[in-house]
Amino acid sequence: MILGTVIFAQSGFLATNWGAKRGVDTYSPLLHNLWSLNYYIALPVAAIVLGGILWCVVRYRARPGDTRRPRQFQYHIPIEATYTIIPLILVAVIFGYMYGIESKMTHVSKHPGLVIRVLGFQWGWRFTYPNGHQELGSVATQPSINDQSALPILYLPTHETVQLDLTTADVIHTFYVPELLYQRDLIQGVKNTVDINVTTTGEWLGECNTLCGTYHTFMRFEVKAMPRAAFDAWYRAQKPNSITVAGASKS
Ligand SMILES: [Cu+2]
Repeated sequence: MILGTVIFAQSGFLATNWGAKRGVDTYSPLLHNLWSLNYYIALPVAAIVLGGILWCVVRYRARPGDTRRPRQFQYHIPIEATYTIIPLILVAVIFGYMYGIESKMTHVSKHPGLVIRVLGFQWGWRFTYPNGHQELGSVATQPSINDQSALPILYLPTHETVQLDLTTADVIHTFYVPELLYQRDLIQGVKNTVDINVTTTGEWLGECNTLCGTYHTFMRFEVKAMPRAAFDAWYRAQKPNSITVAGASKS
């Protein structure tokens, strides 16, 4: 037990948010709490269950000279009621907590600071900004699966509510950025809109997280979160209705 704790601590397991990534947006602390809550509940439950099993195995093990079958116990109603009711309460607590967070995350603002249309297609992404400028990249723009130099880039300002209107041109895709700690499906006929507010500048990889056909693995993109001023400078430099194709010169 102690050795296991040491190994986990050494591997940075605890330092990295119980094995999860540190998120980069305003939802991240909520998800961090939910993720941690699961551990705070699961670890004592595991200790009690495993401890109980080990105690029984050691305490009631067969000893040399035992000749008779030990007394058999079953249908102990108080114990059975306890181990039924307590897990139900724990699950209800997690469910209630999760429902609260999910409600916050699915809420969309009527007045977002920026709306970006995100189109997923077999097999690539197109990000369209309010002035019609598009960032486009697909399997056709990527030299190889090991080459990340030609991915479409989703430029974002930090500390701003950015609404992503997710649509698919064909089959179901999933907008997934591990650093956002959640994902959202692009489903035909469904309005898939999310508000994100990134609080950290940085560059992260995103990908489609639903097996969507032959070149699914090439459905990757990059997120570039910049301070407002830097984003505005980039945005002003993009001509209305222009298209930047990943890995190619501007057209
Ligand atoms: Cu896909």
